[in-house]
Amino acid sequence: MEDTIVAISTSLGVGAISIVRVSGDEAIEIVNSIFSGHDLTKVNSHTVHYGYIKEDKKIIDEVLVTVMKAPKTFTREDVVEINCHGGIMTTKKVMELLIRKGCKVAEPGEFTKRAFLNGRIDLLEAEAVMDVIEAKTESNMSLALNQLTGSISNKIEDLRQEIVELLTFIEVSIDYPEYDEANLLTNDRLKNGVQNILKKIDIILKNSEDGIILKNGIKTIILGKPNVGKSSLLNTLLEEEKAIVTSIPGTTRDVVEGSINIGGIILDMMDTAGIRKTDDKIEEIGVKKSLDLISKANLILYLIDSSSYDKEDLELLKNIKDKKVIVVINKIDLNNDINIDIPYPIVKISAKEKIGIDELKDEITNLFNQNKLETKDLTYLTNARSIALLKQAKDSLQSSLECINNKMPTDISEIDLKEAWNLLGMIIGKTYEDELIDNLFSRFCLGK
Ligand SMILES: Nc1nc2c(ncn2[C@@H]2O[C@H](COP(=O)(O)OP(=O)(O)OP(=O)(O)O)[C@@H](O)[C@H]2O)c(=O)[nH]1
Ligand SMILES: [Mg+2]
Repeated sequence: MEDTIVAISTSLGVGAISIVRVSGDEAIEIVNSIFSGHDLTKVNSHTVHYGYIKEDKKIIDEVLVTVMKAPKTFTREDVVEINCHGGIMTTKKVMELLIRKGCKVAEPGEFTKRAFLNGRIDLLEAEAVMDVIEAKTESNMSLALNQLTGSISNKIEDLRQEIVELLTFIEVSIDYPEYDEANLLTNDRLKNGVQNILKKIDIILKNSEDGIILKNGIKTIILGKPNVGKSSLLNTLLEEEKAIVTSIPGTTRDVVEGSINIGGIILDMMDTAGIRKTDDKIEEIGVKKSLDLISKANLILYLIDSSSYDKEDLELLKNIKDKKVIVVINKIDLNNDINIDIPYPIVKISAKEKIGIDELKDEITNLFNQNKLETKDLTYLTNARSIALLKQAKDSLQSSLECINNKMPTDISEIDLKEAWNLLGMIIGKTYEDELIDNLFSRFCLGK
């Protein structure tokens, strides 16, 4: 029999109420032993009862107790929640009493872990529970809630089912090898099947990229030659004089960071040293840092000074590949209108006079399709663990496709297909290792 666990499920501190949650076979009996008001062992499931928590005859707290019987509970075990008055002392006292009566203190995430182990939710949904708790913006929240409803889990399950069908097909063709013609058919059908699955995986991976960005924030670097107004733009966006601004080229040496929330997405910005060849040792290190950051960025705001624009301004841009870039033409208050022919969106601003800043923000939200992301069928994964597994599954499928293309015996592609099936199972927790599960749930907060 599993232990009956207890934890304070609300954050510790002074509040109107705090909730002590108990889960396990003995939950009702144990709480009943310190509760006076009703006999909780005789009440209906999902009912709330008023009474007192008592230690011997002494009243500890006046409480409301919710009794929820298995299996229709979060953990699928009997669950009792005690709503105490929100003081630290009383809540702790109630918890101590329960421990004395036989409850074990829950580990972080243990309630959710039980929900997973008892089949109430799968691994993706469990991770979503954590994301919901940690969500900092509305779009974070809708991403997490979407994962919690299981739509992505169903997609992964469908893919596994498609692989099982292919595997069955292979088995049949191995059992009846005398039909040469059938063999040819098998190859074609297998090829189509695997290609189909690969296409669907690619869509999920592409969507996941955007999802991850929304969840973690857009890593944005402000790049350009010295003195074009990078630090001024950072300050204007942050509405704070964070970076030093002077008219001396080469002012910024180290990376200056700051975050803003535009329309629900977090922009993590880094202002960098202006890019130029220099003999100054410190500045040279700064320039190197700026260049190194390019590979890590999700978005590059490439600044050009309209009052001193020359061909050199675009040199660096030529080396940037596969990145989202917005070219920002600054200092338009000086009335030096310039037109540049490049395949990136262009926004004209004055960082100093705060002109065009809203247009720049709009362009950023457009680029990341935020509105589309929120309304379309959201089937993406939002954590590194599951994305890595999906990529591995893709590799296995690609390797099976190669075997099929090279007309190798079907039982060889069967090995890769089985591996892909297994990896997809690991995403939703159909197959798992205890160590992984322990590690994952230990990242949860206490009482969840
Ligand atoms: N007229 C005008 N001047 C600006 C504008 N933005 C920045 N400046 C000026 O341009 C100069 C350089 O600005 P910074 O923000 O320090 O430029 P930077 O790109 O960070 O420069 P480095 O750190 O040296 O690479 C300062 O004198 C700013 O006041 C603008 O929109 N209009
Ligand atoms: Mg600067």
